[in-house]
Amino acid sequence: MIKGFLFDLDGVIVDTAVFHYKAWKRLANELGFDIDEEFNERLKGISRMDSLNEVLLHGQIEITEEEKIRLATRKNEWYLDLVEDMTPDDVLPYVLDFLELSREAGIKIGLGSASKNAPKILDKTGLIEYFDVIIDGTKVSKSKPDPEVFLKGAQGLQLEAGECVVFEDAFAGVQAAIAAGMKSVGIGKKEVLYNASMVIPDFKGVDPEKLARKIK
Ligand code: B16
Ligand code: MG
Repeated sequence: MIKGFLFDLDGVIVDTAVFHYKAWKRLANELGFDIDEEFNERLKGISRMDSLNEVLLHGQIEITEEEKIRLATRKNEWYLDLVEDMTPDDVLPYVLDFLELSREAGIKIGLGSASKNAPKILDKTGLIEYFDVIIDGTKVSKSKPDPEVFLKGAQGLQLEAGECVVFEDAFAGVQAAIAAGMKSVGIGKKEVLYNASMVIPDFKGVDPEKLARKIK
């Protein structure tokens, strides 16, 4: 029986991918090259340092670990400038209804995100009170597709892995759910998230109780 929902943040609850993209693009431009939206797809769901390594590889730039930390910090400062202006209006459509209905149905709610900025974003968008547990990038040592983030989420909700459903927009995130022994709902396109238990374009009209029954 499904008793808990674990949500990814970026691409599921809010669309911060566009802020990450702007900040990485600015960094790439300062380093003398460019990245486009197609390249940016690769950065979705992976950690800040893994993203930086992808960006540097793309620009064929080799630097020391110390310099990498400096660049990642700079990118994060630019990213946070954009996050600072976030409001409840930045929550993706139908998400709030879905969270409310889930809570009313007695389903426990957790966050499983690679982002170290997740609590700040949930706070800015007024969603933090909905979450019974928040597992973010500061609480895990392994990135998705490793299951750590979702296993810790289930643990925080005091549920077994099989009692949780993961909501994810990234292929690697769905792989993490599978590795954790959890069912998953892909948010996006079936062609991309073909590994998910089911795929929906968004939360429009989705009934949490029905979904929990259906996905079993
Ligand atoms: P930060 P998610 C991920 O969030 C983003 O999709 C990814 O692009 C980003 O690099 C990662 O968080 C780390 O974010 O720099 O804020 O720690 O999709 O796992 O919610
Ligand atoms: Mg995501």
